[in-house]
Amino acid sequence: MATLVTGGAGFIGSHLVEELLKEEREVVVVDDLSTGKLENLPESENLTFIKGSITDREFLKNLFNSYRFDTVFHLAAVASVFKSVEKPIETHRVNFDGTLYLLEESKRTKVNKFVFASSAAVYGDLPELPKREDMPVKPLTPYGVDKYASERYVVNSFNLYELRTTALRFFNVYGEKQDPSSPYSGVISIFMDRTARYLRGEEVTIDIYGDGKQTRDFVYVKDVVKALLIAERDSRTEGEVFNVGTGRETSLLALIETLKEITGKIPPVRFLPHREGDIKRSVADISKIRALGYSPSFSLKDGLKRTFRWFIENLLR
Ligand code: NAD
Ligand code: UD2
Repeated sequence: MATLVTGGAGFIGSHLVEELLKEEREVVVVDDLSTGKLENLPESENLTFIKGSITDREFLKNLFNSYRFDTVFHLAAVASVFKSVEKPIETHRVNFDGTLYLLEESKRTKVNKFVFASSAAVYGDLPELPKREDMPVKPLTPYGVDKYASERYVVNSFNLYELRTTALRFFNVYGEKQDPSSPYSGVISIFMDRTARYLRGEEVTIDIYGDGKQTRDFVYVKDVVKALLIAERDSRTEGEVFNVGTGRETSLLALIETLKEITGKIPPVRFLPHREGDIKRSVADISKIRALGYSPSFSLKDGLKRTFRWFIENLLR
C-alpha cells in the first residue's frame, strides 16, 4: 500500500511528505512542478516522485492502476488567488476538474481515505467572526468558487459512494519552504524574505497594503500537517469539513512587532494603498477540529522563529 500526495513538491505538501516518511510509509508524489520544486522533497527510498498533471485523466488512470493507495492527500492546486482571477479557465481545470478526476479514481480503486485541501477563501468577506464551518459562505474569486465546489463533491462522495472523505479549510499557512517570489505570496514569506535580505545589507522595505490593522489567522505548516493526519485517521471526519487555523486573530502590525522581537531589526515599513478585494478580518473557530484532539502546537512566535531560521539559511546562500 502506498500513500498518494498530489502537490507533494509544494510548500505544504512537502512538509506532509516529510512526516509520512518519518512514519516509514511508502509515499508517491504527483506534481507537475508548476510551482512545486524537486528540492523541497527529501531523498528517500520510500518516496517515488512522478511528474504529471492531475488534469490528465489517462495519466491518473494508469497511476491508480499501478499502485494500491490507502490514502489520497489531494493538495495539488493553482494556489494563487491572483492567478485564478487572471486565468479562470486554466485554474478551473486544475482546481475543480482535477479534484473530480481524483475522486473518480479513488472511488474506482476503493482507496481508504481521501483528504482534500480546501481554503478559508470559501468564506469570502461575510462579516461574522470567527468563521465556523456551518456558516454561510461567499467565495469571491474563481479560486474560492472552485475550492467550494470541489469541497462539496468531496464531502458528498461519502454520502453518495461511501468514499471516506474529509475537506480541510486551511487559513493562512506559513513556514519553511513557502515561496516569497510573487507580490501575492503569503505575507509572512514576503516579510521574512525582506528581513533576511535587509540583514544582509540590501535596501528593501516591508510594504503594508492599507493600515496594517487587517487580521488573519496564521497557522504554522507543521500544525496543518497534524490536522491532515487527524483527518486521515479519525472516522469522525468522514464526509465532514473542518477549519484548520489557530483560533487567534493577528493584525499585520502585531505580526511585524513579533517579527522584530525575533530578528532584532526589520526593514523600513511603508504603508501603501489598501489592496482591492482584501478581506479586513479573518479568524477561524477551530472548536470542531479541537473536539477530535487537534490543538495547534506552535505559537506565532515559535513558528516565526523556525521559519526565519530557514529563510536565513536557504534563501541567502
Ligand atoms: P504550492 O503552490 O506550494 O503547492 C501546490 C502544488 O501543486 C505545487 O507543488 C504545484 O506544482 C502543484 N500543482 C499545481 N497544479 C498541478 C497540476 N495540474 N498537477 C499536479 N500538480 C500540480 O501551494 P501550497 O501553499 O503548498 O498549497 C497546497 C494546497 O493548500 C493547495 O490546494 C492550496 O490551495 C491549499 N491552501 C493553501 C493555503 C496557504 O496558506 N498556503 C491556504 C488555503 C489553502
Ligand atoms: C489568503 C491566501 C489565499 C486565500 C485567502 C482566503 C495566501 C498566500 N493566500 O489570502 O490563497 O486562501 O487567504 O481568504 O495564503 N500584505 C501586505 N504586504 C505584502 C503582502 C500582503 O500588506 O507584502 C497583506 C495583504 O494585503 C493582506 C494580508 O497581508 O491584507 C495577508 O495577505 P496574504 O496574501 O498573505 O493572504 P490573504 O489572506 O490575503
